[in-house]
Amino acid sequence: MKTAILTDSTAYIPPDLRERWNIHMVPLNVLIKNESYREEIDLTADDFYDMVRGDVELPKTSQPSIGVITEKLEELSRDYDAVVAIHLSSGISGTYQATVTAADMVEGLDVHVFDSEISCMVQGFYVQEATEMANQGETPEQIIERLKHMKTSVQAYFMVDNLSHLHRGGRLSGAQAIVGSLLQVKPVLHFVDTKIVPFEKIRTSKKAIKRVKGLFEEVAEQGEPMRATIIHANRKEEAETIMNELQDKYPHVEFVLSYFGPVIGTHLGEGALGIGWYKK
Ligand code: MYR
Repeated sequence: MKTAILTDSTAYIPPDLRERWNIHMVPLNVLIKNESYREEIDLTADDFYDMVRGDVELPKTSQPSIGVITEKLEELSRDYDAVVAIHLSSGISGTYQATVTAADMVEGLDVHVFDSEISCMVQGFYVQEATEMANQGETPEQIIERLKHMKTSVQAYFMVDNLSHLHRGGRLSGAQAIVGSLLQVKPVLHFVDTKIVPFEKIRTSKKAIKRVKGLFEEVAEQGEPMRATIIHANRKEEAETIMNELQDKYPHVEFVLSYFGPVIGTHLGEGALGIGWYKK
């Protein structure tokens, strides 16, 4: 059985890595002043932040159409028997559901769709594990079992510099208590049951980052083998400094630096920073 691994652009797996690991990808879209871009294809993260900085009108995002996903699955059906598709959380995007619908339209391909209940490089960790297993000839069922097991240790916490992007984009749940004071707080956020909710209300950006690091350190101190990612929205130097500091302190953790690209950046805004991890 030959299994392809499919994901979407919000895993932000760089193109050279996608090519090397043979990972297939469907892009989400970002609409800036009536112009639509497929992220990771037509628009890079760096260009995106430069283009929208200072704009009053926020960009908009959209999931890949069912047509685009069906086309991708049809293309894969020529070379593969099965597909494991790993998507960003179903609580923040319709991408997962669109692949479930598209899978029904393609004949002769065994499609397993996995809701990562997260996004970005943390979703990328699922993709990486799935790819290693597919390359070793493991079945889609075995891959899905492994991904479900991973979910028990996957965690991610992040902060945004300006909460109004998430609020205006309608992707912030359970925040009634803080919307009145939106501009004063830098809450630490996380995912609960597929949705983004505030984890803790914090006043300054510096303290929020410290708290996110602390949450990671609580787990890293247990000493088990882990993978972790520091993800930033155009805050590379600071993210790198955090990563190097944590890497020195926790050599048993495999770190990767990553970024919030155009689609996720639309909802988090420039300056967001997060840490995600799982136990290997
Ligand atoms: C769509 O239009 O379908 C895409 C909507 C994407 C919403 C993104 C919300 C922020 C996600 C933050 C992920 C942080 C992971 C560590």
